[in-house]
Amino acid sequence: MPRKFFSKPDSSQSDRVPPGQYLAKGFPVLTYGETPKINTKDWQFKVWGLAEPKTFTWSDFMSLPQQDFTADFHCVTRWSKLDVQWTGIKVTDFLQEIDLNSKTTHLLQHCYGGYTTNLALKDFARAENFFAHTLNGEPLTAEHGGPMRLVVPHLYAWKSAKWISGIEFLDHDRPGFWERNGYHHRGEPWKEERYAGKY
Ligand SMILES: Nc1nc2c(c(=O)[nH]1)N[C@H]1C(S)=C(S)[C@@H](COP(=O)(O)O)O[C@H]1N2
Ligand SMILES: [Mo]
Repeated sequence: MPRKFFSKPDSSQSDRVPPGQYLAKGFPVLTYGETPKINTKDWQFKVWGLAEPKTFTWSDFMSLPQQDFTADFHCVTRWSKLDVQWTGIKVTDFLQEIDLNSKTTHLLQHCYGGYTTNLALKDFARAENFFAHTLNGEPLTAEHGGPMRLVVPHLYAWKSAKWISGIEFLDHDRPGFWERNGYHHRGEPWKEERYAGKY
């Protein structure tokens, strides 16, 4: 780890930094493949599968309650960033807007550009999760997932889909891009659920 970009957590922060992680000094960008460029005017978000199909526009999302969030961010490649400041929409508020079949247990996040990542419904429907469109008071840049991304602070950040375009609700677990490529299905940083092994 180059010391210029990463540091060992000091003792006041060590209870916030999961095992095997280092603090990043900036906010690194971690993207597989190209960075899609989407205008808010063209942005759409769809739900399907075990949800009543529905398409949201940008203004639909902007008319939901807007809140500020402070959240820690842990990438499986061993960098963490504490107290990232975001603005967006709580997942629990978004869930009020859709009609989910009671058989739903899992979901797959879909993104502009083709990235996918899975979540159990109970990992998605947590009070601290949110859709983010603003970072440090500025519109979320494309490299960090703008115009809209999901943020799931309690799991490794590959579960926080950038350029999110929709969610497919399922009655079983279906692996997404990294999960099909050897990463853990759940990815809990405090348990170091990095790679699949057995699950
Ligand atoms: N669509 C999409 N979302 C993604 C990724 C990606 O490559 N494509 N990378 C994931 C990974 S591995 C991490 S660590 C975070 C990085 O977010 P950042 O680039 O804003 O730091 O986004 C996650 N979401
Ligand atoms: Mo990551």
